Amino acid sequence: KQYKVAVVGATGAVGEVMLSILAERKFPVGELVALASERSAGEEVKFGGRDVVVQDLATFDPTGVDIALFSAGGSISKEYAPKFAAAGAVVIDNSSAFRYDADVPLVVSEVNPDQVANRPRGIIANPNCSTMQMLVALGPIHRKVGIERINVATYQSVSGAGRSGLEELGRQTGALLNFQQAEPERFQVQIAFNLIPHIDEFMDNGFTKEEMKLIWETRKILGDDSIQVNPTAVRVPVFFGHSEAVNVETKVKITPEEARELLKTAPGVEVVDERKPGGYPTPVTHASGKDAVYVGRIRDDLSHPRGLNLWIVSDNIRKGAALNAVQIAELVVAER
Ligand code: A2P
Ligand code: 11C
Repeated sequence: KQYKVAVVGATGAVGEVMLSILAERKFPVGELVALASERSAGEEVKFGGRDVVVQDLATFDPTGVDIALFSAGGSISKEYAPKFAAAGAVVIDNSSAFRYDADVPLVVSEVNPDQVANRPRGIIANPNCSTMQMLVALGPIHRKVGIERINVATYQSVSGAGRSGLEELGRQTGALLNFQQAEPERFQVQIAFNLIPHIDEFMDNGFTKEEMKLIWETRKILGDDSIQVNPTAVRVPVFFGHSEAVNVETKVKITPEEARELLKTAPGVEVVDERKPGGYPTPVTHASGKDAVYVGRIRDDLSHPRGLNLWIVSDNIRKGAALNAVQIAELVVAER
């Protein structure tokens, strides 16, 4: 069977990669509909070597769409995803609009693929990029020895903020190298040659929403509300690829050697862990443009008898967003 597939936000940083991954993985697309705002209606986007004309989401009739991949922000998802679902489409939503609703599954394809079937509203949520890559690596460890607590500091690239984030890092870097001012627009303060410990809005408890997503989503995806997560999320001047320094406390001790062996065969994971210069993953040398979640620097926690340290790097636009959404779509079509 061939499917009518809609990509909402097709001109965005994630939407563009959704289109290329659908083509790359030979998803059975009969008809591809590219949707965005009226600003880009009439423009063309690439899909598998063809040009597809972008249509205006606001005036598009979703009747007949089988699968809709949404990545145009939370407010667009809130308004339009239920309309697509009511018209019969399975919606795979990359925003945070529905992630915490009990009747919407939140799925990492390697970790809880069985949850895809649990979708009374016809909507499946795609996790936030920082949770996604962390759980591709930690899911197998949790299954094997049980995780009690996760301490994580993230190093998140500007592409997480969309096309305007990429443009801002480029523009500011160019300006500063030419001894000009770098005014912040998309980010709160200068991002070029800087770090910003602030992603998404502040919550009443002093955490940012990006940090709270790591807590809420980890518990929902692993199906265990007892897991403690202590996150700090930081934006860094990297174009593609989020990195995470992760410390886990497990119920049963797992040695670095055991963790390395376990992760070597874990789906979606590549272990890069040699104790020499360059023997670890970085966004530029390993992750950018690639599908895997790379894990390195696996070592004991000298301060805790059941602690383990890992360094986890992945392309936030691919596994962190577009790739997992397409993998969910693959699980949906495999049901039929
Ligand atoms: P557009 O290019 O027409 O603004 P990014 O995350 O890279 O900034 O991309 C956001 C995506 O969401 C773009 O494809 C953008 O389309 C789309 N989008 C933003 N606002 C709307 C809207 N009101 N209706 C439909 N799509 C929207
Ligand atoms: C970032 N993680 O890096 C964000 C982007 O909840 O889907 C994705 C936000 C989300 O800025």
